[in-house]
Amino acid sequence: MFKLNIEGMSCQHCVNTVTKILESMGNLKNIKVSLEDKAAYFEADKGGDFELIKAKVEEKGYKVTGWEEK
Ligand SMILES: [Cu+2]
Repeated sequence: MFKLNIEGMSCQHCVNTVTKILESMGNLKNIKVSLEDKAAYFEADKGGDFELIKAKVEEKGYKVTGWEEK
């Protein structure tokens, strides 16, 4: 399970936007985006492509401030 820290999400719309980006990656499972935690959780089989995820999320105006494996 990975946790991606994301700054700038302020409402359910933001949660949906980030969720769709993660779903579009195609190789992430059990995606959960939490407004409260300012984070996205997911499982990645072969390790996610974090640089690509970061780029796609930041393209939408949010800031990825880090990630950790749990
Ligand atoms: Cu929003």
